[in-house]
Amino acid sequence: MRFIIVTLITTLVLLYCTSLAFSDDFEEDFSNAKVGRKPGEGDWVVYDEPPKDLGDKGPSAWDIAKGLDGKALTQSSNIWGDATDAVAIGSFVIYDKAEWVDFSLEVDVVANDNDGMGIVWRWKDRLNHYRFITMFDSGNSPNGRKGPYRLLERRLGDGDADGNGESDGAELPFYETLADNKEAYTQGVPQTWKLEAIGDTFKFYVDGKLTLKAQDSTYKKGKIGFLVYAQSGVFFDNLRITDLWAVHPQNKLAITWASIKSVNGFIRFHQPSQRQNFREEGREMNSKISEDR
Ligand SMILES: [Ca+2]
Ligand SMILES: [Ca+2]
Ligand SMILES: [Ca+2]
Repeated sequence: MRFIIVTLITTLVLLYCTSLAFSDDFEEDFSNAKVGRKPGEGDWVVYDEPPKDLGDKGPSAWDIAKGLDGKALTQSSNIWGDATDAVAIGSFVIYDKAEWVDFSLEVDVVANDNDGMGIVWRWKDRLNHYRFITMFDSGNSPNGRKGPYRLLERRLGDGDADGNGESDGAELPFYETLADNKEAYTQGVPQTWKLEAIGDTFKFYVDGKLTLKAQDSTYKKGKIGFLVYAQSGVFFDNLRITDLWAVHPQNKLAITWASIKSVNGFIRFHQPSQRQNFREEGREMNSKISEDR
């Protein structure tokens, strides 16, 4: 009986350590990153919207190529949706190796095309996440909101997630707008974006200036990534994520609980090495790959 209890506790502690290891500070300069089309094929995984929701069906062309600051994450296909031209959607690339709760994310970005691009966070899947999207083109989307704009939004669904022809989710425009303005970007001019996600509050900065603020409590944690809509020439680089989950008062109870659970020293011994292993694994798993609407 004692063995069973010890085994159970050890298992729980290991599970706890593993989950902790997937939230941490993170830096990516894309010098050694790999993009895959399926989970397990790369650090970054591509998710195109399904053909029924696309006007230009692509596929997307996410890649690592020389761009902003040495090698960068880029997308060069003009993939866009939705087919009715009512909302700007297209393709995502998601960092597949970690999840974050509260964090600050900074990234440098430059676009040679004039269409939609942005970031996603607290990503559970294609139909459950938040996004920032910005559009310069004043002609897009023809039957929906036209640029220039910056938006913070929450995904609601896509009308027919299982593709059986019957509506089983949110109708167009598929996203709820949480905050918006009429600013965008200039083609060929790099910007630095910063997103702070703390609890239910999101603040978005462009070149150090607060531009959008929104609140929503639907999604608590998830992956991060980038998105495009008809944006055939974008580069993302110098991604920096600071994990803020542990430093905010609302999380102190959880931290206290964690330290109570670590009384036998097991967590204290294993947690740093698990994190170290995670970082080293990440480096080893990286391998080099090549390069208007
Ligand atoms: Ca780089
Ligand atoms: Ca375009
Ligand atoms: Ca355009």
